[in-house]
Amino acid sequence: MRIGFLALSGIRAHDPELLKLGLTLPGFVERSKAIASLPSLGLLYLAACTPAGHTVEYYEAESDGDEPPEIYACDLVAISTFSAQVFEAYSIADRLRTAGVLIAMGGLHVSVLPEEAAAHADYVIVGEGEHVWPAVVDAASRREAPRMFSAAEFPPVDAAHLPAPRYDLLGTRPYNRFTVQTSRGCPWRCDFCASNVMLAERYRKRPVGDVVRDIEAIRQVRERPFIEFADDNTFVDKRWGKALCRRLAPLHLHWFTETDITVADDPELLDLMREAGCRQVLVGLESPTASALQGVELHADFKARTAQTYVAALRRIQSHGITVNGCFILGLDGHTPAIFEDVLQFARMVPLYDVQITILTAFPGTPLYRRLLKEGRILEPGRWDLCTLFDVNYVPNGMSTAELKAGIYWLTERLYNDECTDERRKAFFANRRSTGASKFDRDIPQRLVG
Ligand code: B12
Ligand code: SF4
Repeated sequence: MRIGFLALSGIRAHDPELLKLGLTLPGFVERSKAIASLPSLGLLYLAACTPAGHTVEYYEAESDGDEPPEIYACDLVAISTFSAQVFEAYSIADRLRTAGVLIAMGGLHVSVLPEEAAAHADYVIVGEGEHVWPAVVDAASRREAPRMFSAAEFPPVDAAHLPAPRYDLLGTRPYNRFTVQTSRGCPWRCDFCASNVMLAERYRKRPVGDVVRDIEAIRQVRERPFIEFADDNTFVDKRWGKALCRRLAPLHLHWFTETDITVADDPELLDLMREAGCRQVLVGLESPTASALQGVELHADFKARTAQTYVAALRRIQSHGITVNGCFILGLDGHTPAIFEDVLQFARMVPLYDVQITILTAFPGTPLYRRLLKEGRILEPGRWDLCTLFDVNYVPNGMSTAELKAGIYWLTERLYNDECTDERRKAFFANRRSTGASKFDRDIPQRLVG
């Protein structure tokens, strides 16, 4: 069979005001460009798990309506889904099926809502794909009737035995970054988190030698790649993290990853990360105020407990020459309209090199979604296209929807303009190698520092 792997990459957002602002603000445009084109690692893994004897090809469809015409020559097309683009994915699948192409759909969204996807696909797959995929290919090659597959019916995916993703299929497409996984899952359970609750029941680390092997596979197609680790929380295990960094250092790479705030507890690890080429860590802070974080992480109230340490911890990370992209979720139940000013002040006080602000989003399958639905607070149930992190689709608790939107516009303009971005970045360089108080400490409300 000729098998196509179709990714719907790029970022999604609908709010016209925010889109207009985003296009004019340098800090915003910069990060959007960096992530605008990342290949689908999930599909590259599936390609690597395809039984011999089939032709495999990788395709990208940027938005609804422009799936590449060549894909119609495939016998089977595998589509990976996120909620924000799932309606685009369904439309493409419908068109391909009308043309006689078999469709297999998997990924985060359909793993939660397989019945919904069954109306648009021949084969719907729930969960991690590596072990299921050969059975799907087998069913398709015999043109078996539509059915569902669940990863739970197959042996669990062992992170110590993952094949190298088929980066070679990416050809010469102009990707900004390449993704590699060093681990799957996260030990925490934030009620809003869409990546964790669905697929990876446990936190699993990969052998560092396999990570290096995957990076070498990327280097076969790009001489000097920038690597983005597509992990949920890389440096949970500090000892393993140090071993990873020691193996990465001789490769002379530049990389980015997502990790929790505890990375700051280990200065030796921070040194090793810097030496291994870490340029930025993205840390989900969610809120500068501890009170709004209470109850957000369901296992041990991790976010609320660590919030007191944020300022010192972020400075410590940055003092090792690693920039932090601090992420805030706006519209948590404990947030009032004061949150917008608080985030601005906090970002300047640390100072954070990069900041990401998103709107609280109830992704299907999350505890947050179930709670808001029960409370009648989801504005348009089933509008998955609004699950972009930049659109409001729920009734906030401590402010009105209009206040939330207005606050986001206000904060976006202030955080991402040239002046504020320069100020934060200049201060980062000035503060490097110093954990002392920055000039921004003056006049900061006490609630922001503990
Ligand atoms: C890298 C990344 C991106 C890249 C994606 C590039 C791409 N083409 O895939 C970019 C930067 C483009 C991106 C964009 C967005 N992202 Co993003 N992103 C991630 C991140 C950090 C890693 C994804 C990854 O590579 N995982 C590793 C691979 C191996 O896992 P996987 O994709 O789940 O695939 C496995 C299984 O799902 C399954 N599978 C997947 N597809 C298929 C298909 C078939 C046929 C089968 C059998 C199996 C199967 O098998 C795979 C191997 O086990 C995740 C966080 C996370 N941990 O998932 C967020 C995440 C996926 N993103 C998210 C969001 C919200 C977005 C945006 C909406 C943000 C925005 N406003 O634009 C956009 C939407 C993009 C779109 N086109 O719809 C959410 C999605 C939640 C949801 N339910 O949809 C996540 C979970 C982050 C979060 N915690 O909120 N993102
Ligand atoms: S710490 Fe991050 S990855 Fe882990 S559960 Fe919370 S939001 Fe998800």
